[in-house]
Amino acid sequence: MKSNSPPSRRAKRNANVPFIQQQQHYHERITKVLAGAMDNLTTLAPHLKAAMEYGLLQGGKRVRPMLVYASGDVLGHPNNAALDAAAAALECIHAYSLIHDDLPAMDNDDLRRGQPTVHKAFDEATAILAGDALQALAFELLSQPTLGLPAKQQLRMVQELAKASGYQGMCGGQALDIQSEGKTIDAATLESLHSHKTGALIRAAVRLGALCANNMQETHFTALSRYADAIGLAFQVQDDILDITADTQTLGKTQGKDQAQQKSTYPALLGLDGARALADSLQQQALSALADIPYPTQTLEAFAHYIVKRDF
Ligand code: GRG
Repeated sequence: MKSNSPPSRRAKRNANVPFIQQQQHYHERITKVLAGAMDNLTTLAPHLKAAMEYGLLQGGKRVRPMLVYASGDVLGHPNNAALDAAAAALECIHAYSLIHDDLPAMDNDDLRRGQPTVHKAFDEATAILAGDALQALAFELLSQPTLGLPAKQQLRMVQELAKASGYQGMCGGQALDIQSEGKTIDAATLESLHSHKTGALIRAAVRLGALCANNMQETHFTALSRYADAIGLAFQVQDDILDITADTQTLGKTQGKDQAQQKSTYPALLGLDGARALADSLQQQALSALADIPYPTQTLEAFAHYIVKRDF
């Protein structure tokens, strides 16, 4: 349902809600949307559906959907049906990437979100299909003709998600990551790797949220994209740090995996203190990008803080 208050007043109201409550609200919202999307699937292949639900619905911080909601809400008067579809599409792509990333041919991991990975709980063929089907579901959700978006804008959103997920985004970054295992790479290559592998989906989350806002202006879109690039890289820097400093139980995935696989990481390149300093500097870059948005941006500011200070 659309709000009738102007963007500035609406965003201000959101900004006054403590961040933790806002996060919880977004978390509950996306949980319902994702559960609804799964309920809408027929009973054609129950085993595959169970694997998709297992990979999608059980756990996860839901960072990307939350960023979709926050970005749309900050710009104001978002189309809520479109926000829900974009948030769910992002999480479907993310869940697919985790399922495939854990496969023996990739990271070969047994634990994800505190439980056995999909190929362990089910089997490899089912895990591959679950990832594939979640990827297709993402585009099915985002391309629904009933979202009430102008066709050209919706097409732009579909293309945004396709680019962020594929060769020019996450898959390309994953390929660079695999190729760089056991090698020493320079800072520019590491940044390119991470900004594609992890940053592309985070950038898409912020941009898709903005594209759902009524009267979104391109200057605000550009500023939000700069914000997204900074937090996207910060997210991965913090992920690299946590791989060293956190424990398996807290992370819900195997700790120390990067080192074991001789991955190129920021702590390996800069040391732990250098990586922490980089995360802080990226947070500052994100905040300065938000200065170009003429609405209250506290929720996005708090997100930037959360991303570099999170402990799992
Ligand atoms: C087409 C075979 C094929 C693969 C697709 C697997 C893949 C390409 C890309 C994987 C990219 C990947 C796993 C990036 C890591 C990003 C990352 C930091 C994931 C963890 O995200 P969180 O912390 O996880 O948001 P939760 O569990 O909280 O959702």
